[in-house]
Amino acid sequence: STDSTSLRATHPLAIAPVTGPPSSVDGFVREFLNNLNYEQGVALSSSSPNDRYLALAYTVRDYLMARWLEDQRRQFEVQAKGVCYLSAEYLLGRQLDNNLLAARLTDIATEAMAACGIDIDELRQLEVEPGLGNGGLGRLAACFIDSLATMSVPSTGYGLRYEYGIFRQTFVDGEQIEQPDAWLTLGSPWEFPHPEAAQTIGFGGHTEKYNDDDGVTRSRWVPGWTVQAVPYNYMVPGYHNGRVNTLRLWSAVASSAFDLRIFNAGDYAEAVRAQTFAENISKVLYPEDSTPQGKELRLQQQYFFVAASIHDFLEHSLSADFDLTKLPERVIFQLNDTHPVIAVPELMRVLVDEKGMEWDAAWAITQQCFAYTCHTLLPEALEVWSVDLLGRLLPRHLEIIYRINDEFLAAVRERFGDDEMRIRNMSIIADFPERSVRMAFLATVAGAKVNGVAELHSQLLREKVLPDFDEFYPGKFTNVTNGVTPRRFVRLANPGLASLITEALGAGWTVDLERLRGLEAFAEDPEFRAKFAEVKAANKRRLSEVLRVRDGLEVSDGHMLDVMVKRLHEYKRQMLKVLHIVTLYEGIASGRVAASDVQPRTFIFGAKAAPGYVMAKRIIHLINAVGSVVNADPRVEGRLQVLFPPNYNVTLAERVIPAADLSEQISLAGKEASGTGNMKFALSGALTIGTDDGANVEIRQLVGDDNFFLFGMTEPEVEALWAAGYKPSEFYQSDEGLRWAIDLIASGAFSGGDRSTFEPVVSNLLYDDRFMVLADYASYIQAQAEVDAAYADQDAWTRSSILNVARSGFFSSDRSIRDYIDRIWHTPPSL
Ligand code: B1N
Repeated sequence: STDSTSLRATHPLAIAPVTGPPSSVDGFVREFLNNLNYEQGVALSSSSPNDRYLALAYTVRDYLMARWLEDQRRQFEVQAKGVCYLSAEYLLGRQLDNNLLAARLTDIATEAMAACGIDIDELRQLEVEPGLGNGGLGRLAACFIDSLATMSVPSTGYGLRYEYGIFRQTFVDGEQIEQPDAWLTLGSPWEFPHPEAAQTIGFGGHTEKYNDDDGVTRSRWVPGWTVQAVPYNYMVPGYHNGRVNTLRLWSAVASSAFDLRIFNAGDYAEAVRAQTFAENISKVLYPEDSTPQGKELRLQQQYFFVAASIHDFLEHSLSADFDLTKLPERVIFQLNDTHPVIAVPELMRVLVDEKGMEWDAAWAITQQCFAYTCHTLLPEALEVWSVDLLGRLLPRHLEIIYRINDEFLAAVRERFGDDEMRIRNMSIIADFPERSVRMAFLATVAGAKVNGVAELHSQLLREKVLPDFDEFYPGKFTNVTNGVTPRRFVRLANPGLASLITEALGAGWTVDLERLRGLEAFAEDPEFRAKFAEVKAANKRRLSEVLRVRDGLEVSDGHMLDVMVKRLHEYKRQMLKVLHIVTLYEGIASGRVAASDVQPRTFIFGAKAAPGYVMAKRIIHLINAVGSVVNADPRVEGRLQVLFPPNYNVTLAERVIPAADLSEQISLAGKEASGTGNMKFALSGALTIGTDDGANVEIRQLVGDDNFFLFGMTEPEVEALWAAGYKPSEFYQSDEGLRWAIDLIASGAFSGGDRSTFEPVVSNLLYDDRFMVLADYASYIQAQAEVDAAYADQDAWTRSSILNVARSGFFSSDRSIRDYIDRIWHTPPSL
């Protein structure tokens, strides 16, 4: 019976039956109309497209709800070891299609909408993607939670619910203009706020010593102000396995006690100001990718979400009588880069100050509860916080960090003697240029494991960035090569290819991507090659349509699509791509090269620049300027085209990548930690032109040299050239093709004759060139000529393309998660 007396929390029927609503078109229509009427408060006849989108989303949610509630209940009941993934970013992309797919509802929903006279595709387009991340790091977190759910790993993603995600990019006269990303304004059907589960987070104030009941002197923190952290839960459905995990994002709300105090003192305006001040914390995502900003608000964000997450886990995931000394048997907090590392002193503070544990016991526990993933090698990207700022905002945490450091350095001394140079190099506290906390060092000391994100990166991390730590902690360092979810990036983004694969290999590859190996044999089958080529052609047509509607851009027919999409950063070397385009253009325009000798190509860029990164913005301007000139010049018409759709995001990636022929992965060797776009392209059958960097190395090893265009210096060669004293102008002097290209830019040919517009870009290349664009230019141009020659043989190209897909199964994020489980988490197999 379901009368009210039986609906107590403990009663099994307090949760809807796990079967959920009926999986039929009729049932779906009924549920949808219910949601339209009762949630949106409109009749179908008077509903807006947004009403219909929201009602559809609610309906999909309803189908997942019973499983979600059941999984939450079971996760608590079983008390198995689980993963708390701590990440300041989750670049989720649109949710509707993903959730339809996971719940096997795509066909039913499509038919149900049709029965209501609605084109489901139109509703799809209305979803504003949650852009709560900058680039690869945030997208990786999103892929990982998808894999965790699909592999039924007990886990929760924790992060920040930014009111404004990554800015919307527009171009005005070719220059980037940023617009706020108001992703929440039309409703957010995928989230569930839980104000009753809010956490109070302290900031500022002071610390004090006191004697406890046993007369022991202890420390405590008396915060100066507090903020409420309100969790919003998101469903993370596994693919076809009925599992629904949780992503829990925190939003800042003013603490009412704090406000009322001021309010009662009569200062209404001050009370309101204080409220907005508190709510600033989760207001906006910092738009820097790779180079973090040492801003106070960012540290506030970091502590805010991490403290809320730890408290949330301790309060809600552990049974009431849990023995905290057993914490490592119940949880591993995975630190996604250094952004959440303040969690380390926070857990120490909770255990020692709040739970009364002895320091040594607490430290032993803490060291088993954290693991740290590093995502960079760039020295400027290694996060540090000034002691001054940290001490002001989190005085108790600073004391704890000092003690961790003192004990750590004492252990180093014991082991290596009074080697002051080494001590200084290993200290968590740096003294220059200002006294500051090196968050990567803190994470390394506290973490049970430290991993890089590709083989080469992990090796360089051990040998170049943290060699002393590797020596001090044998076995602590490991590698987990990144991966991407095949659900979103193959099944959803590339349905044509997905069908073809299923036709060839049967179902099952979506959760066992190594099965793609089976396609190797099909690469030799002309009929399969023809079908595969037709899928690529169809994907190009689909992209053309999207770019026409979205941006008014016309993609030329029959061109090779040469694609470089990623954040704009000098180390990624969009400038090298520009020099290639200008070289081709200059060659044809000057008549030295016959247009007919060049493969018709469309170059597609997608890239956002951090708003304060002046050089990156200049490069965006230059790409657009080159595009305007090239696209308007009849001499290269039908041969060269440059397209730069603004606001590259996950949604656009899902259209661009499946259409690509050539994937540009051209960072300076030793600079790109991994890359994940490179994997998405290979899995879509694009051939890579790339350096020996990041995961490119592993892609090339797997797909084979014949199916990959390698160029450029290796990392040791880069080091050697630096050491010898790199002079970019020497390359300019000695390579006439390079000279012509740079001179053309410098001449004002792309800036209406104005030589000053791109002068800073040109002189940076000639006199600085930190990322050695000029040194790799010749090799790149040579490799591009090989690309041209290879593309001329379409059938051979298609064969290579199939082999790229067949041999890239390793790059599934399911495999990454398996590696994390085996090498780091040691969580038991699913429940
Ligand atoms: O993380 C990706 C890698 O594939 C990329 O190679 C790497 O560049 C990227 C501060 C970062 N590293 N560091 C960041 C992002 C935001 C921020 O505020 C740093 N992103 C990466 C996934 O492993």
